[in-house]
Amino acid sequence: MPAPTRSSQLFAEAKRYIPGGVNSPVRAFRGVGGEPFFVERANGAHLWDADGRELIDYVLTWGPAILGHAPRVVLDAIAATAAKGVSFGIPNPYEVEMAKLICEWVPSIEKVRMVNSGTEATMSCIRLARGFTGRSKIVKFEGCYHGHVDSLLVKAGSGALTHGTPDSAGVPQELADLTITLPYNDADAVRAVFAREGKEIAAVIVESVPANAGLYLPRPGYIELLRELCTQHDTVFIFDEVMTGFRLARGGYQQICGVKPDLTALGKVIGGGLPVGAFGGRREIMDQLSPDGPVYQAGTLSGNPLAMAAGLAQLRELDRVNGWAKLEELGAAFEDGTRSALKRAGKDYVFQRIGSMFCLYFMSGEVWNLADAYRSDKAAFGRYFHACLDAGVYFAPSQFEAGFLSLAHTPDDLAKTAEVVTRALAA
Ligand code: KE4
Repeated sequence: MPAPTRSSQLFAEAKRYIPGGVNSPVRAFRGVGGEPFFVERANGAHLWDADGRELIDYVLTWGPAILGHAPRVVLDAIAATAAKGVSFGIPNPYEVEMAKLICEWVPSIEKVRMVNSGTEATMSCIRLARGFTGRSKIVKFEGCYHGHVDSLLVKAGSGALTHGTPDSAGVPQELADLTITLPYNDADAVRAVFAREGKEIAAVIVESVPANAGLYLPRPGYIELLRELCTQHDTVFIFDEVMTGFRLARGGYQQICGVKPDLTALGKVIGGGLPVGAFGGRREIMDQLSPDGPVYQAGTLSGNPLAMAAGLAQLRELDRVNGWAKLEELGAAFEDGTRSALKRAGKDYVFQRIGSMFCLYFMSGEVWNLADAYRSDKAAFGRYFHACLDAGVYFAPSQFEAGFLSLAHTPDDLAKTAEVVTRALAA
């Protein structure tokens, strides 16, 4: 019996005090088997676990570490700001700077409010859309995950999918009945729902690029169709850019696809690793929020100077170095490495990528929606995940998650990863 590792000791202790031993389910490795490692420290594209093992990190705390971990500009901003106090509960100059930056970078956002997570951002969008339209029904799509919002934990993706609970317990049927869930990329299905009950639908919410069932892309014209149907029926079109915002482009995926949503949810990258979310959009909708309007929404730590300073430092650095062009180069190089590894291993698995986000499905064919993604061989993915981890490469511990690149990933990291992937695929 090998000596227990520090991580296994920590996990045993964690399970005594924390449900499942984790503060977020996907970290428990249930999607791949085994136990999670504990991270002691992180820097750049690398993690060091509690037993001193060094890993190349393609999870990047699920997206926020876009400059890599512990970037100097963010650490300096945190230190300088913390010295003056971390939260005041009264307006501070940083939140004005952050709001101005978001409104400048994301044209569809005329006004924005800061929150503390992606979940808070999407939850607030839903309530605001219902308050603005006076309607109750919402439309979401199978496999899309928008955080643990009651109304959106219906056929959800990410950890809910990994743990087989796409419809969470604890959500009253009366509430779930107000959520219409459709297959993604199915134009006829969404046209039919709007023909039947369009005037009762408060909002359509969609992940700009669905990346919580792996990663699949909108079919040409699909996002435009959602926009058109929402416009025709006075339905609020909500773009969940928590994962893609400030990652795929300065103005998010909406800058790439050219579709203007009515509301946008943001998170992850925006906080530089600190807890930050945001939601914003058309002025006439946002002005329905308290204290100006009747839709209540609030948060003790929303816009706190420490998180704002960290997020501003990260976003400004990303802009200063035109990080998005570099991330596309890195993504293309990573794709080349993966595709040549697949070729060497004689595997025709489906690799999908947009910018610095990617997913390798253990299946052949095409993946355009959840039903396609479900065909993946999850057991084979689990073996691959552990083979890579044992060789020092950490991918997301679930087939139903996307991987990420940062500006800190070097050509050496990518070369080593390609070797590890080749061996893991061949095993
Ligand atoms: P948070 O509440 O976890 O900050 O954001 C929720 C959320 C909303 N929208 C999208 C598109 C998201 O991807 C997320 C959260 N993403 C997952 C990873 N797929 C977070 C990881 C976790 O749950 O631990």
